Parts: sequence; C-alpha cells; structure tokens
Amino acid sequence: MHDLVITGGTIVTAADTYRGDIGITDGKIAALGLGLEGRDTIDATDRLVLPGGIEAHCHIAQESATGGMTSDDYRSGSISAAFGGNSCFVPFAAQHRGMGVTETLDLYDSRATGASVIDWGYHLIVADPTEKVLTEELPLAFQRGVTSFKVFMTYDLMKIDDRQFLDILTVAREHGALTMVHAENSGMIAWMTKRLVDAGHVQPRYHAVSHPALAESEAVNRAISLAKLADAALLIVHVSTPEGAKLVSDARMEGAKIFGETCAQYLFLTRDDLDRPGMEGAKFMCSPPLRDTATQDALWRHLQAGTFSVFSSDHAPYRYDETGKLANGPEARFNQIANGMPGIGLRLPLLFSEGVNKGRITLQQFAALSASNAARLYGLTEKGSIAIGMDADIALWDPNETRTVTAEDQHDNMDYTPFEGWSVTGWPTTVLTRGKRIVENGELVAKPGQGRYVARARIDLTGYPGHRAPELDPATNFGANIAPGAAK
Ligand code: DUC
Ligand code: ZN
Ligand code: ZN
Repeated sequence: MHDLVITGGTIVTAADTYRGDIGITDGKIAALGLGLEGRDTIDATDRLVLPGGIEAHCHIAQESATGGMTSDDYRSGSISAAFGGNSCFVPFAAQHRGMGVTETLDLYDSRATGASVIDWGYHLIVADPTEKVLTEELPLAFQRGVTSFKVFMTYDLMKIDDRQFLDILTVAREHGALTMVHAENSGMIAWMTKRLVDAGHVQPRYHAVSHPALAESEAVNRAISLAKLADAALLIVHVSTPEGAKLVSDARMEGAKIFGETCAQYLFLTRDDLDRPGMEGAKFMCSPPLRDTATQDALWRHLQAGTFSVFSSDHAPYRYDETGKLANGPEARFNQIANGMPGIGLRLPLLFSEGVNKGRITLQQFAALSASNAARLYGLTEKGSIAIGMDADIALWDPNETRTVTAEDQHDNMDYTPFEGWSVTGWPTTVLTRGKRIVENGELVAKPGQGRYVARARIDLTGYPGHRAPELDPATNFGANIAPGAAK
C-alpha cells in the first residue's frame, strides 16, 4: 500500500512512453506497474504523466549590479514555475563586487527558505573572483551543493577578464563543477551602443542592433577556447545565433566538455517585437537580443539535433513600470532599460505546443528538455525521470487543452507577458514535488514554503573525453607540469 498512486495515465520519460501506475512512498517513486494500490489516488486517465520540469535558468529575487530587483520572489516565482509544469528550479544567487560567496548564498537562503513551494538549488554568479573566493569560498560553495556558477563576459559591473575566467574554470574543474557563461563581446556592444546613442538611435529596437550576432559568436568562440585550455566543463547559456550554436555543436563533436542552452524567446519571438509603438518594445528586451525567423529555424534544428542540452525560460521579470523597465523614465534610452523578460510558466507549454504538437520534437525529447537533461547536467541525481528510487517530481499534462495566453492568467508578479494572445495546446494540470501536490487540477494546493533546498552533485562528464591542449601536455611542453589541477 503506497502513500499515493497515480493511476491510468500514459507515462512519458526521455526513453519511453507506456501505460502504467506510479506508486509513491515517502516522496519517492517506489513502484511502477499496473493495479497498484495506495491510501490516496490521482486519476491520470487521458493525461500524460511526465517528469516534473526543472527550470534551470531563472532570476528570482535577484538584484542587478545597479540595484534593480527582479519582480518575482521565491514564492511567486515558484508558484508560477509550478503552474508551468515544474517541480524544481535552479535560480541564480548573484555575487556582486565586494560581496563574499558565503554571504551571497546565505542571503539567497534567507529569500528562498520558507517561501518556495517547489524544490530549489542555486547557480552562483561569480563577479568578483578574488583569491579568497577562488581558494576558500568556491570550495565551500561546492560543499553546500552549489555545483554550477555563471560568469559574464559583458556588463561593466559583472564581467570578468579571460584570465579570471581561466582561474574560475580551473577551480571548477578541480571540484567537478560546471561553469556557465553569458557570452557576448563587451567591447563590441559598448562601441555599437555609443555610435547608436550619438546618432540619436535610442528606441528599444536599437537594443538588437547594439548586440550584433558577431558579439555572440566571438565570445562563444573565446569562451570555448578558454574552456578547452583549462579542459573544463562549460555551458554556453542563452545561445541566440546560428553561429553560436554551430560553435557549440562543433566543440561537442570534438569531445570537448561543452554544453549549450537556448531559451524560449529565441524560438518564438523576433526582433520585430522590439519595434512596437512607443516604449512597448522594452517588454521584449533581453540579452542576447531577439533575432529573426531564419535564426529561429536554425535554433530549432540545433534543438532537434541535440546541440542544446537544456532549454530554459531565462525568466528575468521586470515589470513594465517604474519598478522595472521604466525605472529610468518613460523615455529611457535602450541602454538604460533592464534586460530580461518573463516566461517561467510558459516555457514548457510553449515547447509542448510548438514542439510536440507541431511534430518538431518527440515526447521523449520533450521529457529530456523538460527535466532529464537538466538533472544530469546540474547534478540533480534524484530528479528528472520517472524511475524507481527517484523523487516523485511529476507533472500531469492534458495534451489536448487549448488556452489563449494572457498576462492575467500568469501566476508571476508581472504586469505583462511577451506571449499575450498566443494559442497554446497542451497544459500541465497537476504538479507534484516529492509526492506532494503543488498544483492540482489547475488550483494551487501547496502549503507555504513546502519546497526544499537540494544540494547538487558534481557534474557527470561520462562520454566527454575533453581536450588536452599540447601546451599543457608534458609530452609536448618540454615536461612542464602545468596542467589544470596539477600540483603547483
Ligand atoms: N542574462 C541573463 O541570463 N538573463 C537576463 C539578462 C542577461 O544578461
Ligand atoms: Zn546572461
Ligand atoms: Zn538569465
């Protein structure tokens, strides 16, 4: 007799689709079979039963370097994620210059604990890699289960230089951590921005012009080269160009420890959305920026072909008011407007509707991109699949329900959605985290703060032989013992 049984559904994993019941005991999947019995039952007739989604790129209760705060806290962000089919999320904890890493993680713990209704972890943003951070604080972060962090190659107050990047990659390699990178060339963006602003081109549409595709491809190429030199694992986040995707794909083909992510907005929106009347285009400003339909096609192909291990929302919610997009006034220049858009509740419904229903991806690819790949990449070893012994993180989907997206129907703390008016078929109806209902038949049933922090494991790099630069190989460098991780 299980605590809970999900009966009569069609179970979908990254490997299979089959009819079966799921028996859940103590928050874990304890049995898979037919005719299972439990003290409590969820009827999944006519439902797809999928691994609960893992949203692995979102900005929740996060200050920017200039002080602006994202509009979702861990309560609203997690509720919105759950309504979008997610059982777990991994937002960023942002170290700003002058802050310690431990202090940063403690701060985010105080924001998330007792607030999040789903399980969570953090990626650490490293903006100030001092000697103390590298030698003492990053190892402490790994010990508390923060096994990935993000660095920026652009933004004056966040960016690190190539040498600092190599230091971080090397520490990450020693501990089995994954480095994530925002790869855009800072100088190109600054140079383009000055030319545009000097010429009076300041409307939101020029945001896309100021971030040329070349800025991404140059930085992706450099980031991959640095990761190869350090022979370290690197994820290029929010890839927005065919050139960037190709660089990721080529490096993966070579066996380098390189991973790619793209995000919903790059598949579903274009830079034309920036060209709306007045300041409306500000709602569509994110970095890297939206591109064009040819780019969308290319990114879909890379998603289909496996270039991208993860597909995320990059939920970075700034309201269309003076607390967010219009903080610098209703006439702000494009470079004075916060970068980011909401979408945590729509990532999976959009992927299902535009991907599965339109025959672009299989249900198995959907399960992989929902949860399984992120679980493997980010060391969430007990999440991301429907298998005995795993956390009972499960989402029931009605594949036939069609809804029109509106901002009012979102559960985030936003006043707009970039997907207003979209017709979407296929919605999650019930979502569980560790066997506890969060959303049931479209209603929030979670107890406040019922999510838990998840300490993550080191990255599993099986199948990635990596790259040995000849200059780091004692056989070809006159015996110098300077490989990453070698004794100093
Ligand atoms: N990078 C992100 O990952 N999200 C929002 C803005 C940015 O620059
Ligand atoms: Zn970024
Ligand atoms: Zn982001």
